[in-house]
Amino acid sequence: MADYDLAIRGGTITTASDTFRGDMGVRAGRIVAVADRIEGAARDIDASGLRVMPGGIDSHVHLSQHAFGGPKMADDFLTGTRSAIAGGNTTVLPFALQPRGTSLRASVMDYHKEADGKCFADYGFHLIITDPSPSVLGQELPALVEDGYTSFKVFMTYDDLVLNDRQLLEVFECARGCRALVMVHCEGYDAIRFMTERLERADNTAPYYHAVSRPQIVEREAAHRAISHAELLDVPIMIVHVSGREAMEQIRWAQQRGLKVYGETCPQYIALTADDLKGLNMDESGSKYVCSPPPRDRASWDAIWEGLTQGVFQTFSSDHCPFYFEGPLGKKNPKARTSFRWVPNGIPGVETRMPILWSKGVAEGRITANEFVALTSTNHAKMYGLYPNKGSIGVGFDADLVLWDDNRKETIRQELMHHGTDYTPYEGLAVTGWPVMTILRGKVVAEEGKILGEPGDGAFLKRAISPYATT
Ligand code: DUC
Ligand code: ZN
Ligand code: ZN
Repeated sequence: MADYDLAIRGGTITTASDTFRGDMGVRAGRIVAVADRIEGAARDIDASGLRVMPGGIDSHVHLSQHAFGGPKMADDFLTGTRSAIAGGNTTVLPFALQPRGTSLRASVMDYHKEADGKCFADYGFHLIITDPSPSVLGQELPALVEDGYTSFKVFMTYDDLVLNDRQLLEVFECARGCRALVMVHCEGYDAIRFMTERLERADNTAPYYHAVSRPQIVEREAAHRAISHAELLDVPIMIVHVSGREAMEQIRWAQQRGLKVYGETCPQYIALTADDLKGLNMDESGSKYVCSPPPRDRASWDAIWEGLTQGVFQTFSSDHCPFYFEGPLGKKNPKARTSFRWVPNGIPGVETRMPILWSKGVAEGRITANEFVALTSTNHAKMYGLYPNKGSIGVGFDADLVLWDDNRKETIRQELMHHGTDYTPYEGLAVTGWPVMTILRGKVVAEEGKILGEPGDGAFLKRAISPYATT
């Protein structure tokens, strides 16, 4: 009998801290040996000329969700996780959203029903809290944290999601008690409503005005407020999808004061700008880029790189939130054409996250390959209670791997994508660096754009308490 189920041989193994040539032996889905040379496997994969990295962990994706004023998302768990593995990811963390007035536990069960047996990648759930009633705060959340749902998300905007300051404080206090990590969507509700109504009165309703209605100032104000509330209660928070200098500097300021404030940014903030929302002659093609916070400008790209290279941001996630462009549910449906406020709010990106960061980061010399691994995998595992099963390469880790071609040049195109939606906002973007093979717990699930895994390969992950969530 063979010693190993699988050997991956001759690759450049790259973790968040080390880079070395070597072989890896896999048994029962786990890495059981890393050595100069490994013999005696049932299957050998030749990784020479390729880099072997921990599979991507995308800790911010939306699948099968109704939210953000739009129809149901264009990706369910099947198509969304299919797209994830094609892009080099092995774990995703989507959200279970509590519609107001309902039980959080029941919502979690609904999302489980949607996901069971459909996933190509491993997955867990963050809990979106829209209704922090006494029973949610007192009973449901502590029990759900015990059951492995160890992170929450709260919103400071959107009619059907927004929490007021008192509610934010109540959730923060609950999180402190049960040691959950709170992700905060920082944009100020009243300022956005005011700006939106003013723009509409002036007939400025094209997609571009989405960006005008929620400038960096509203993101900065909300970030500062969230940080202040977190400081008041001495609770760690993660500020998600940071778009530019203003919010980045708030997080850096908090970190310099010794507060446990963490940051996440996304590909749209280093690869898109508000000008993309102008489309052709202000027509509705700009709606392809409508997401929140909106993409800013090239100076903001520089600020995001400053945050990435200085350690202000721990995670680089996609915020994959796909809607169709065409059709009755699409971004240019008749109602959406009457005002930017009705354009389904979000863009796809789980499949393109890693190539975009590699290309603009490593290939263009801004970050190292080790920093790339930290930003796309290791830090997500540590932040969200998946380490040390996930997020690195070593004896005992799950054999979740991506074989990567550093030098492969591709042009991102919709026809290469495996998501459910009908466009990619990165159409035509030339990148260097591409996933060649994705391996989930020792099984080759994607190779050269071909899906070899099956729905149901992905398992639900009960997550531990985040070490970042403790005060
Ligand atoms: N927030 C997200 O996290 N994703 C999509 C839209 C939004 O507002
Ligand atoms: Zn958000
Ligand atoms: Zn999101």
